[in-house]
Amino acid sequence: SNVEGKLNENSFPPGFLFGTATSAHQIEGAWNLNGKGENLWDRFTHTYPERILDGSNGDTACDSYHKYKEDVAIMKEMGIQFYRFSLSWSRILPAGFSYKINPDGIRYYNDLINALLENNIIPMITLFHWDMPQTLQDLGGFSNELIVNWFEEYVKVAFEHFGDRVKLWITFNEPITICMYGYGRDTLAPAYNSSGISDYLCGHNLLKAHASAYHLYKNKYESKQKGKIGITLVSHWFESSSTFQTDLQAAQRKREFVFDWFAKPIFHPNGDYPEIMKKRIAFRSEAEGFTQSRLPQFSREEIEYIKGTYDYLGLNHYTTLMTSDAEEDAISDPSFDKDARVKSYYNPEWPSAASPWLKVVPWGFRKLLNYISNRYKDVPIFITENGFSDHEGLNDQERIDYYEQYLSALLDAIHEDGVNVKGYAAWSLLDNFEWKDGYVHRFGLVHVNFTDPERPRTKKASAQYYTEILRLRRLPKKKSFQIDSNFIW
Ligand code: GBH
Repeated sequence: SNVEGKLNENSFPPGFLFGTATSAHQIEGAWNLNGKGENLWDRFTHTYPERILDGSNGDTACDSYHKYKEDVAIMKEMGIQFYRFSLSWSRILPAGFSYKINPDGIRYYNDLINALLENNIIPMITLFHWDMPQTLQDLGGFSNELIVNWFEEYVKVAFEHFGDRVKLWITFNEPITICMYGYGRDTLAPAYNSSGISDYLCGHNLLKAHASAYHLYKNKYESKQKGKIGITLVSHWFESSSTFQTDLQAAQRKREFVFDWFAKPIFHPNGDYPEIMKKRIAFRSEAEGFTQSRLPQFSREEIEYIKGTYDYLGLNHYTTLMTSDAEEDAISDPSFDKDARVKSYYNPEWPSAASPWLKVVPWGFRKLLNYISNRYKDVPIFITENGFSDHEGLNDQERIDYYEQYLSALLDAIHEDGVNVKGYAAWSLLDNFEWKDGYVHRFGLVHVNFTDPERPRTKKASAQYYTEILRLRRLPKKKSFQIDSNFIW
């Protein structure tokens, strides 16, 4: 009836899952303990501490390697239904290759998975969240096409050892971030800084590696293990600054260069890269004197091999940018930005998180969800990250405001627009090693004291708020929301 419909509008649908997310390098620590091999972030932070905002690294991080039981207990208290975490490739395969498996790596993840299941928390595993074994990075990482084999051999070990209990898999976290910030720019390790070349090469090999992992799972494991496998893409929403055709096209071009670069080859029935990327990059490459486009080409077989390789789409989303059309740049050095030819900026009125790139624009979330759902025909979506950074503190009212507004936009997308969203993970369970921002910008629902060797955890106000959402399965009315009076700030 209508009445029921109305009541349900404020509620998350039955079966909708709530979780939290982390990644191995950002929380585990124990960087060289019990057989773990070095990864590229160990190497990068140890070699260039000056490139990290506070000169820190992930050597100890939240020490979740030792404290995972406490993490699980906190999630249990909060009523968390699923936990998205990642495997450290070099903890499992210290040499990167699968000829040598580190028993302690298998033991650690078995213990974590079992602890989660004993507490009725569903494990969701990200196979790769940026921490490439250094041995493989030395061979070029994603710029070497052999990454397809290396990745397949690694994920086979993961499916073999954990797939009896793990039913939700994600191959890669944020291909565009890996390729654009790590290979195209110098913001993230390995900082190759070769925009317009290395980024596209990275993306090309990564897409093939994703597809090979998917096919391996489908061909060898799915019938017995009965899990689901997808990939996590990230996108801001790009909003046109005007209704001029040139600006509308620029906004759309930016969406295609950022989101559809990885989405179309996998999620679109025709597969392959977006036409506009192929056209723009070929055009500029030729003018620059390249004999072939800097965007590598997929063969017919490869297009077929990659398309449709998903059970669901993982989506990370944080913020929105305004965009407008840009002039064609003079032909000089290759660059992703010149290929896309779009200006972008933040509306100065939008509230900001501590991270300068993160502005609070909840309506952008709803628009992005609609964009994806329209383009990729109701693909099942898991929100695998969404969250807000501040500086250290426990009374995090701004984070509560962020979650309230973004979850309300999500409810509108589900109920009013019919977007097929299956679940939502808050980034992050814990304050953690925020890559080049070290421990300065905090994303946790739970505070971690990084000056104390014990790394004590304390729930923030937002953890209480999230717990209340999960209990009610709707957004609590702000005025009725009281923080636990025993809670120490
Ligand atoms: C996520 O990426 C990551 O998956 C997660 O590990 C991370 O902790 C979380 O964000 C919070 O940052 O500094 O101007 O060069 C989100 C996408 C892409 C956003 C890289 C920040 C760097 C912008 N990120 N981007 S800048």
